[in-house]
Amino acid sequence: MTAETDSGATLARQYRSERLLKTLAPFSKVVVVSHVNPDPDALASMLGLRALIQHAQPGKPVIMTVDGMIARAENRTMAESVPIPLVRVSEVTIDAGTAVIMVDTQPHTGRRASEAAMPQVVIDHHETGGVLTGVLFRDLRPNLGATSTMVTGYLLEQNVTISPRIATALLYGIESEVAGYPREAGPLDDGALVWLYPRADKDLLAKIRNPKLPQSHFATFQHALANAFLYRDVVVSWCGEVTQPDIIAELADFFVRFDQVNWAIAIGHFESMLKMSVRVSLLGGHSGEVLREVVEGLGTAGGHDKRAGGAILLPDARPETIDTMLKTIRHRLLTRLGIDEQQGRRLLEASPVIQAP
Ligand SMILES: [Mn+2]
Repeated sequence: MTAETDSGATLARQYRSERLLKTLAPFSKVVVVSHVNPDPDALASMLGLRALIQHAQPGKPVIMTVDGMIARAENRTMAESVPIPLVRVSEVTIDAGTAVIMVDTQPHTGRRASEAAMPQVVIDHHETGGVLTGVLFRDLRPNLGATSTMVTGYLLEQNVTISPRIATALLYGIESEVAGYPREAGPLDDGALVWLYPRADKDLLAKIRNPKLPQSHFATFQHALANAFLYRDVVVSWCGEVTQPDIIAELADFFVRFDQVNWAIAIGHFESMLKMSVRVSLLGGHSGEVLREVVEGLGTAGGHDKRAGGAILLPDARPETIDTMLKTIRHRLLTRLGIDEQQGRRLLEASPVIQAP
């Protein structure tokens, strides 16, 4: 056997985590970035990677960043209670000695506020492929339910002892992605959950799962319920102006549970964007693909089979502009699904208002 084939065989046998750590070895600092408004999967992946790097390359600074806001109450509670120390991505200096790791998204997929920091490492489970030029290490597994599952795998491979707080974060990172409805997970996700559960802090987990909610949360639900329309097996809901963008996804999750529908789209106005979430309760919905077609030429979208998200930058915030855009989205979605737009009706009749008791 020649030296070449021998080293080739060794390379093939290497754990992904070994190749990742080898890629990071020459760098003196690591910055971890993710998509805008990071979710628990992104947050937990950053935290797990930091534990991995601190274990294997002690003393190397690992900076975890936030782009946009930590919006959903569960996510805020997680970041504050674990805690997960985050630096605004715009405040981080990236020099030649800095390795950038991108988790839970890929470069140039429209899920980041800026593409300035080109990563050396990309770790993601989304189907939406990015621009990977110059990326030294990539671990892209769209068959997995969560990036946190991949990071948990690295920690297992490297025999890293993790704290109950990190186990809790990773567990919730996976759970929030796969245990909801609809479910998109595989045996590796289940295996990671089983490994993490006995290691997790259950009180902390309960606190993250059931956070207190602001008044605006209920107001947005009221608005979305009052402005939900049913077209065959599709709910189209207008959430109005929202105070945090993740509630749009929560509403799509909420509406797809209706026993008469297979599709739900929730659309809301946040800052200068129209943001939308789609949920499908059938396998083979290709919701990511469908939503990309719906917003084509207007904005960006991506997602999985049963879940997708998208955003359209509004030219202005006039009610007529928003109304026209909403009609376009609805028209394109219903046309794509072969539904007659004239067949719509309100999901609910106006509810009677009683005197304050
Ligand atoms: Mn994810």
